[in-house]
Amino acid sequence: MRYSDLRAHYRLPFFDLLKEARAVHEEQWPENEVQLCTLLSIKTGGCSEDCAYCSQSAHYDTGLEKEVLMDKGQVLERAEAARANGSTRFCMGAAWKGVREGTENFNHVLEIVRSVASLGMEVCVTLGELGPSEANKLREAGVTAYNHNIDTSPEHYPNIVSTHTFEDRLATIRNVQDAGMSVCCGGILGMGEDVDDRLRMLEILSQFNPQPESVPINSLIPMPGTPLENTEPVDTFDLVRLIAVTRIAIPKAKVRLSAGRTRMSDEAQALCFFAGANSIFYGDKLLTAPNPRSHADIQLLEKLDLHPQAPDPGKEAPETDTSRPLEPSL
Ligand code: SAM
Ligand code: DTB
Ligand code: SF4
Repeated sequence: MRYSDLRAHYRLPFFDLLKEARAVHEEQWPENEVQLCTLLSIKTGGCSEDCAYCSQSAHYDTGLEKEVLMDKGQVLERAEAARANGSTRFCMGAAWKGVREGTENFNHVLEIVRSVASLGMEVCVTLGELGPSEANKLREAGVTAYNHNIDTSPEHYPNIVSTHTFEDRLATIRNVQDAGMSVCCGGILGMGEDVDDRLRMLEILSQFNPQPESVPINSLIPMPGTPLENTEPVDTFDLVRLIAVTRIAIPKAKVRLSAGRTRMSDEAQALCFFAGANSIFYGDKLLTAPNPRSHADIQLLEKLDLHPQAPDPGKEAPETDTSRPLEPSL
């Protein structure tokens, strides 16, 4: 969707916007379901990149202990527990600039993926930059979706990260799509960007070909020691508007209400679900930061008559639309 259309939607009277987003949501997602995804940081801290929001960057003193890649058995245990708790997607994150074929770490990650894939959940990984061959190897090992966020607009990105570029992020996303994995790509609100940056981010996401299978909308968790530690929280109505526009612009995506829910009221989250969010991270911890308690999330879903989404491990990546350009225009 073009920027001017996104902006026109964003500026609609609040309830008109919600009504339109709800209509799209009901058409695409009539089941009153929310997908529960569990995150696990399989390699924490010590990252070479300087992302200004991230507790895992080695550039900032955040008090986080650097850890080595987790053992396959430990990861499998956590994945089994997540499945037993009702998660249908298991997402493993590693604090690296990227992965390279032939390294010990990459071979170890492939082994972890193969064992988690045998559990029948959607398997998502977020490992930083990938080339075409790494992407193919991950797909062969059983990864169904790759998370790589663009995080903000291309204009604001250099204010947030200097160790890689927005174009580097797009190149990895292209490699993921070409390998036949689904793309999970979204961003963070509350990093000093304005509404135009948020809509530019959505413009680019909605122009991906194929559109992303899932779009995480994170609200910044201001991590102590990072340059963004004192940033103001995101206004709830701005968040709800952005979710509504995301639902309209990328109708078939799972819109994941991601980081930042510990600071949101139940009522705010309910508005987000009404506006088009249909997935959450579930479990007491995100990667390094806390997440709402599982029983509180289950209670909230019950109050709203929303049901955890059933597993769909056979789900294929969305197909490329041959009538549209492959690259989004920056
Ligand atoms: N290193 C990989 C990468 O950069 O893609 C994967 C891990 S990274 C932690 C995954 C995503 O988590 C980031 O792109 C960002 O959107 C989100 N994230 C990280 N720290 C956050 C924070 N403090 N608040 C909100 N979202 C955050
Ligand atoms: C995403 O967009 N959000 C998740 C997942 N993808 C990997 C990560 C949120 C991280 C929040 C901060 C932390 O736990 O360190
Ligand atoms: Fe490293 Fe990813 Fe954190 Fe950036 S967001 S510092 S790449 S772990």
